[in-house]
Amino acid sequence: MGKMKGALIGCGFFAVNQMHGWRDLADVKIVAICDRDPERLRIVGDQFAVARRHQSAEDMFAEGGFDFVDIATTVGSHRALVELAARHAVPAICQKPFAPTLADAKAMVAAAEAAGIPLMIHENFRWQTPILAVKAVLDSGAIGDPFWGRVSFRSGFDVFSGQPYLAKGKRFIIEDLGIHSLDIARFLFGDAGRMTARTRRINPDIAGEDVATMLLDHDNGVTSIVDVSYATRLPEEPFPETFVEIDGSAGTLRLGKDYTLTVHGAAGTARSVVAPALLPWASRPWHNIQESVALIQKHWAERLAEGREPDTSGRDNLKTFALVEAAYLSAERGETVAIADLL
Ligand code: NAD
Ligand code: 89Y
Repeated sequence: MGKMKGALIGCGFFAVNQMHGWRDLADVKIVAICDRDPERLRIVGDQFAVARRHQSAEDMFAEGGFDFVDIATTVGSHRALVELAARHAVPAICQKPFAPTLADAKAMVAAAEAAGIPLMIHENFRWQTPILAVKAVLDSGAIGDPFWGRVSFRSGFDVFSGQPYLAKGKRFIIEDLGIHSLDIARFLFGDAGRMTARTRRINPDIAGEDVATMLLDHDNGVTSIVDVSYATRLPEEPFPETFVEIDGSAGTLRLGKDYTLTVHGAAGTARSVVAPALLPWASRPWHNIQESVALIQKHWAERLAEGREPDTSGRDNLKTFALVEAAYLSAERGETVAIADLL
């Protein structure tokens, strides 16, 4: 069988990681790229030796010749591009955040289902090596049944220089980063039925919130805290590490700084380091995220070849995105929000 052919739309800051991830997969070849900005098209096309370059996604789809499309643009264009892929019956990956609103996200899932195409949201944080290690401990039963958890991302890293649009949106940290932390909470503790959230803006130079504290009631009885901040100045900057604390009926688990994992249970206390690989094209401190990009893309290629739904399909990710919407609603109203009312 020949290689699976892909096309990528949006050749910006993050797409370079995605292009590296695709290049590492022996069974996949990116045959066409698209960006409205001719300079970004030139830079990425030259770096990855892609000859077919388009400034219009419509033109790229009209010419066809690819088995899937990887949409790496910012959120405002996601719905139109997923619907374009659906019209051409081309399986699609769409970067997070899914869409500007939950209504848009639902429409995108409906369009993909009507067209019979797989849709995966590029929700890569659950694919980070340390998060996979936490999940493996939970699944092993080493700490018994979890009853409480915390997923925490607190940093003072300057994300605005690489991604200037993050400073301009009315929504910032929950939509951009908390979305990953909420997805990790779902991955570890299952779906959540209720959300209570509080937000703050500490940095006066940005438009959105840069601190959020969220309390989730999971359907299986776990209570979790998901807390995120880009206004936290620590003696050692942890970006982009997610810390996890879990208390279970038979022990505890702590994922802390420098990817240290401590599991305490009936068998005693085990300490290990669950650091991500530093891939040849990756650079610190981003390597944790970069490795997870490679892993989720491998997952997509495997599932597409097998004809099976990817773990972070559009349908699945509606439940993560509903938590984002619920957090904003809860913070605005000062009330607890029932997720079922949104889905
Ligand atoms: P960016 O602005 O640097 O790049 C986006 C590119 O898309 C630009 O070059 C722009 O010209 C192009 N573009 C926009 N609309 C287009 C359209 N309709 N047709 C063709 N080209 C179009 O943005 P970025 O920082 O690379 O972020 C892209 C997405 O990746 C965002 O949704 C962001 O949240 C996400 N992201 C994800 C992660 C992760 O870990 N999953 C990390 C960083 C960014
Ligand atoms: O855009 C964000 C993401 O998805 O991961 C980290 C980030 O780049 C900045 O918050």
